[in-house]
Amino acid sequence: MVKKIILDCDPGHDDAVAILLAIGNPNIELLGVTTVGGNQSLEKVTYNARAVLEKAHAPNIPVHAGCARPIIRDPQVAATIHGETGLDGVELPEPTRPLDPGHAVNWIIDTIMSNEPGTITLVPTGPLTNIALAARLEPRIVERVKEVVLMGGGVHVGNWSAVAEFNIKVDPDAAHIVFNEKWPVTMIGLDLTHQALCKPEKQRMIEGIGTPLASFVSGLMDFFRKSYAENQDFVDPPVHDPCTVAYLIDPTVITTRRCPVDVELRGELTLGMTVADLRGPEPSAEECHTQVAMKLDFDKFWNLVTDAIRRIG
Ligand SMILES: [Ca+2]
Repeated sequence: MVKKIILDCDPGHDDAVAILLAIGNPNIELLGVTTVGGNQSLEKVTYNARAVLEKAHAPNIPVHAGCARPIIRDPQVAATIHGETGLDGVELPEPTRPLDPGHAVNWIIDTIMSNEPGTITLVPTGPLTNIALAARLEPRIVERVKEVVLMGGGVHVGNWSAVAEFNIKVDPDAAHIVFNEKWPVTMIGLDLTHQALCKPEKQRMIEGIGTPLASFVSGLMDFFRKSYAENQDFVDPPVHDPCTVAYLIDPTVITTRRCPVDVELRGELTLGMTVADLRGPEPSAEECHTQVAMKLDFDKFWNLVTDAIRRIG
């Protein structure tokens, strides 16, 4: 069963790998890429998305630019992690396809409303600004979307504050909207993505493919390794965003726990924290529309990523 997805992202080293995994796996149909200001400015991440698609021989995939800044709060970028371009460490090809006309939020709505209900999965791997505004502008998308599988948040763990993860911290108001709409939400947070480390043996496995694309990914990982070592005290960098796509390709890659999740908007120390209620017995899907990712099958994940890069050629 091929899954149709919209990837809403802010590339970003790990967003780039998510794009490649979506293109290179036959069980995923990437309908389009939408972009949002996050890791870098909207202009930079939109260029990066187009350049990554070019590098992956996929200029047929449309790219629509979305919101340049959060709904309410001041913009923040993650230049310490992703560099000045948002994809520092590699040379990007010039995109041949012009940027597609139309705002990402309108394109997301039109795409969901013109496809059969229950067929489209939203995969946000940046701040949730576009997704929240789409749900507000056209509330009927909420029941038409199959599910939302997002990278963001964490259960009692943060990276942009003690308890908040970057994507949620940048636009907590948007995240609050997305978690509170009644579509099925899978939160792939830091608990999970900190297990998706690019260990040297996995990077060598990718390099072993021997294509220019494989070297490109390895170059991304070299920069990511350095910035995570310098800024977050990691030996190997956590490659967050492709965990979402991996879960959609093969749900056995990730073990989930169903529980209520809400986003803190007023905490003096906890703004943007995803508060997961793990008390009591695990609720059913009927009782609770949110679940969180807990455990990654490390080898299976990296095999999917490597196979996708090999398949793209
Ligand atoms: Ca991202």
